[in-house]
Amino acid sequence: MHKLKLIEVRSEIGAGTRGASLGPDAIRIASLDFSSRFFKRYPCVSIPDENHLLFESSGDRYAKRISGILTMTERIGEEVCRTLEKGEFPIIVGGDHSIAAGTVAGIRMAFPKIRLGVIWIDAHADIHSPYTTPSGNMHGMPNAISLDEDNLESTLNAPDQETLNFWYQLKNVGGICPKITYENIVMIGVRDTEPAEDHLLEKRGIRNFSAKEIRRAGVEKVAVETLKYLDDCDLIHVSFDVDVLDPSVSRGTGTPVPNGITIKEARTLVIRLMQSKKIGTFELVEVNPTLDRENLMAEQAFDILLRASNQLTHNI
Ligand code: 4U7
Ligand code: MN
Ligand code: MN
Ligand code: MN
Repeated sequence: MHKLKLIEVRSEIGAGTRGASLGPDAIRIASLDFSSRFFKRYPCVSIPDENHLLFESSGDRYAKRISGILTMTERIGEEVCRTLEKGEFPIIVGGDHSIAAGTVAGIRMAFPKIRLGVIWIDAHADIHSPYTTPSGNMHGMPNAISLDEDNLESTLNAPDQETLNFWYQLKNVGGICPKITYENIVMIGVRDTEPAEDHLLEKRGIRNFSAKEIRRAGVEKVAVETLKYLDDCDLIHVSFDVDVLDPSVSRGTGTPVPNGITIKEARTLVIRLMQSKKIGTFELVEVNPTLDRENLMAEQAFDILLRASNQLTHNI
C-alpha cells in the first residue's frame, strides 16, 4: 500500500500566459464538486513560489525568469527527494510545466544510481533550450534540462552569458547531469513541435505515440507498449500536461493544441500506467482556470488525479 504525499506548486513564471498558478486551487474546488475528501485524506505540502519575479524586468529573453526557475527547481527537488526518502509516493500538482525539472531532479537526488524512466504525456515535447526557444518560456524546456540538451545544432538565439550560467546551474541541480537519457523517455500525444525539437526527436529516435496512433491501436495497447519500452528502468516518472487533451476539454490551459486525446482515453491511459509498480512519481500540470469555462478543466484534471491515486493505493 502506498502512502501518498501531495506537493502543490503554484508556479506561474515558466508560462507565457498568466493563470497556471491558480491550477492547484481550481483542482481543490473541483474536488468539492465531486464531494471528494481527497485533499483531507492525504498530507499536502505547498512549495513557496517565485511569482513576484513577474513584476521585475530582466534581460533573460531566451529563458524568462531563469533565476526563479532555478530556485523553484531546487525547492521542488528537495521536497520530492525528502518525500521519496520517507518511502512516500509524491503527487506533484502544478503550476506550469517548468516544475517537471524539479521533480526529476528530486528523484535523482533520492536515487542517484537507478535507471530512471520518464513518460511524458503532453501536446508538446518541452525540449527547447535557450538556444532554440521561440518564446523564452521555460515551461517549454524541462526535458532539455533533465537531458542536458543544448541542441546547439539548431541554434536560433544568442543567449547572454548570465542566462547561460543559470542554464548550466539548472541542468546541474542535485549534482547529477544528465538526469535522464534519451532511450528512457517515452512521449505520448506530442503533436506541436518546432523544427529544432523535431531535429532532436529524430536524431535521438525518441518514441512518441501520436494521438492518431492512440486512436488506432487503442490506449490500452499504448500503455502496455510504453511500459515494455521502459522495461529496463528501475523507476518511472509520469508527467501529465493537460494540454495533451483535446481542446474541447482542455480549454482551461495556456497552450491548447487541436486533435488531442479524449478524456476517456486519458483516464484509461493513466489508470493502466499506474498499475505498474515501477511508477514512482506522478505529476499533473498546466491547468489554468482563468481561461476556462465552469472549471471544466480542473474537474477533468481532478478526475485523473483521483483515478491515479486510487490505483496507487490499490497497488500492494
Ligand atoms: B508546455 C512552445 F513555441 N514550444 O517553447 C514554446 F509552441 O509545458 C510551447 O508543454 C511550449 O505547455 C509549451 O513556447 C510548454 C511554443
Ligand atoms: Mn508541457
Ligand atoms: Mn504542453
Ligand atoms: Mn502549456
